[in-house]
Amino acid sequence: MSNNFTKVENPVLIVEGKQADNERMKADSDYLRGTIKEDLADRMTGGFTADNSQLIRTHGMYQQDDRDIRAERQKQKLEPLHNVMLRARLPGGIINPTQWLAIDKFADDYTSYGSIRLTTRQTFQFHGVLKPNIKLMHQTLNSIGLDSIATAGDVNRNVLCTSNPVESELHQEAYEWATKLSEHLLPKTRAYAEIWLDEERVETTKGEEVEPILGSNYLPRKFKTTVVIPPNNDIDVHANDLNFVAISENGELIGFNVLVGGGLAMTHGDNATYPRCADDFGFIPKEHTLAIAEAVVTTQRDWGNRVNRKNAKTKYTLDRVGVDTFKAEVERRAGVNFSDSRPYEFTTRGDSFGWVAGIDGKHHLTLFIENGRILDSLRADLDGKTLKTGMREIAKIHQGDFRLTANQNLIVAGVAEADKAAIEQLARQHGLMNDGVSKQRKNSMACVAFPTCPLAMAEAERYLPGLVDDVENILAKNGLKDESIILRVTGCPNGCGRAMLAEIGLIGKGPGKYNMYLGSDVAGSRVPKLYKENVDEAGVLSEIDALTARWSAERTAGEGFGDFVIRVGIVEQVIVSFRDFHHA
Ligand code: SRM
Ligand code: SF4
Repeated sequence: MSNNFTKVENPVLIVEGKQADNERMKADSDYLRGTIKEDLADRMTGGFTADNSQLIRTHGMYQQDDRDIRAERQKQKLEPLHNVMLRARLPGGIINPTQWLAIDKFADDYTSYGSIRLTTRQTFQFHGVLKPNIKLMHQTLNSIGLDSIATAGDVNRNVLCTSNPVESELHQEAYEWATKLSEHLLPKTRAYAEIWLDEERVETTKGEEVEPILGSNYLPRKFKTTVVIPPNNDIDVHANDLNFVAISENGELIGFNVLVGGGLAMTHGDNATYPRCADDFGFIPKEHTLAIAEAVVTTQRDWGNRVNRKNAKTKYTLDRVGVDTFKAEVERRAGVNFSDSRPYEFTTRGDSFGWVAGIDGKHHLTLFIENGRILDSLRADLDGKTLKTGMREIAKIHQGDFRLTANQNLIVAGVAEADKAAIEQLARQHGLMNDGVSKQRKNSMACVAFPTCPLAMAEAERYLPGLVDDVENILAKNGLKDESIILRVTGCPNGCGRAMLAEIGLIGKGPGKYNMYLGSDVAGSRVPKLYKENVDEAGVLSEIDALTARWSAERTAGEGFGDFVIRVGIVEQVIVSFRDFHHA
C-alpha cells in the first residue's frame, strides 16, 4: 500500500531547536576521523570513548559486549568485554570465492563467536572482534577488494539489489546500478583509508568540497537504498528510504519507478514514531538514476530533522513537509521531472531454494541458512551441521560467485552444468541443503538480538528455530501442513528482521514477551497492525493455533494468512495515515 500523497499547508522545511548531540559529534569529527587513532592505541581499555564509539559506525563497526556475561563481569568489577561487530559493504550482496575464503579464515582466527552472520541487508557481519585485531580486519578486507565504509551511521548504507541471477542480463545491469549508487553516495572523506589502511593524510579544503553530497554534517539519520526487479520484492522496498524499481521492456532495463520514504522502526509507546510504506514518486529513464538519488539524499540532508533523532528519517520528513513538496524539490534539484509510474507488480518476497537455471545456461543454487548464521555446530548431538566448513569447501571449488540475499540466505551462483553435482554433494554433506526444511521455516526470519545486540528487549535469533518447530506442528494439526505464513521476530521495535512487513510479526517487548502484529501480505505491500500486546511464548502459540484454525476453516481458495486476517476483520484493513498508526 502506498501512502496518499500528502499536501501540508505551510510546511516546516527545517526543524528549529537544539540540535541532537550526534550533530555536534559529526561536526567536531574532522570528517569522521575523531580521535579513533588515539583510542586504538589505548590498550588500557578494550572500548572506544563515547564520540568515537559512534564515529566508528560510519566505518562499519559497532561497539558491543556479550550480554550473556555482562552481569557476571559487573559483579567481578570488570569493564564489559568490549569488542566490535563489523558489517561489510557488499552492494547487491555479491562476493567471490576468494573473498569468502579470506573472511572465513578471519572469522576463525580473530572473532570470539567464529561465525559469519548474513544480514537482512545482503551483507555479512563478524561479531566479537577485539581491539588489537580491528586494523588487521580492515587490512584483510582491503586485500581482497572489500571495505566496510558507511554500512552504519548517518550515511547511505549498503545498497540492496534483488538476488535474481536467472535473468542474468537484467540482473547484471540492476546490480551495476546498485554498485554505482553505493559508490556515488559514499562519504568522500579519506578517514577510513588513513585510520585503517595507514594511508597518508592529504590536506584538502573543507565543507562541501570534501563531502559534496552528504555535507559536512552528513545525513540527519541512516539512509537506505535499493534496486529491485519485480515481481520479486525480496529486498522489501517499504523498509527503505529510496527504491529504484526496475522497469524493463523486452528484457531490457529502460528506467525505474522511484519509491521514497519507507522505514520500519518505532518506539514502544511513542506514537510520534511509526513504520511507514514508501511513496511512489513516478518513473525516470535510467540515465537520471544518480541525479535523482543525489537529489533525494540532499533534500533529506537539508530538510531532515536534526533536533530529534527519533523523527529524523526520510519517512518523517515526507510527512512533515508533504510528499508533494518533497517530490517537487527533488525534481528541482535533479533537473528531472518524474513521469507517471509504469505498471509493475510484486507477487513474491522469498528466495527460491534449490537449483534454478539462468538464461545464460549457468545454474544457481539457493541455500537456506537459518538466521543467516554460518557456523559449525559445536554439538553433533544438537544438529551437527557444519555450515561453515561446507561453505569453505564449496568456495574452494566454485568458479562463479556467491550472492547474499536480503532474507539472510546465500546463492551459489554461476555454476557450470559439469560442476553441479560436486557442489550439491558438499552442500548436502554439510547440512547446507536439506529437503526436509519446511516451507514455514524458509518463510521465517529473525534479527540478531541477544547476546550481541545492545538494544534487544527479548530473544529473536535464538528463539526462532524452536518457535518454528511449534508453528510447524500447529499448522499440521490445523490441516495446513503445506502452507506457510511469513513469520518474523525482532527483539525490539527497531525492525531489523522486518517484522513490520510480516503476516505475523512478533516484536520484543521484554524478556519472553512480544507484541503481536498481523496482516502484511506475501508481497510485503502493507504494514501489519497490532493484534495483541505483551504476549508470552505460550500465548504466542495459542494465538497462532486459534488464528490458523480459523484460517484453515474459513479461508477462500488460495487466500494468504495476512489477507485472511484483514478480510474477516481480525485486524483492520487500511492505515489511512501512518501518523495515526497505533502500536502499543
Ligand atoms: Fe538494524 C540497530 C542489526 C537491518 C533498523 N541493527 C541495529 C544494531 C546495530 C543495534 C545497535 O544500534 O547497536 C543491531 C546489531 C545487532 C547485532 O548484534 O548484530 C542491528 N539490523 C541488524 C541486522 C544485522 C539484523 C539481521 O538479523 O540481519 C541487519 C543488518 C543490515 C545490514 O547489513 O545493514 C539490520 N535494521 C535493519 C533493518 C531491516 C532492513 O534495513 O531491511 C531495519 C528496519 C528498516 C529501517 O531502517 O526502518 C533496521 N537497526 C534498525 C534501527 C532503527 C532505525 C530507526 O529508524 O530508528 C536500529 C537502531 C537505531 O538506528 O537507532 C538498528
Ligand atoms: Fe537489535 Fe532490535 Fe535490531 Fe533486533 S530489532 S537486532 S533487537 S536493534
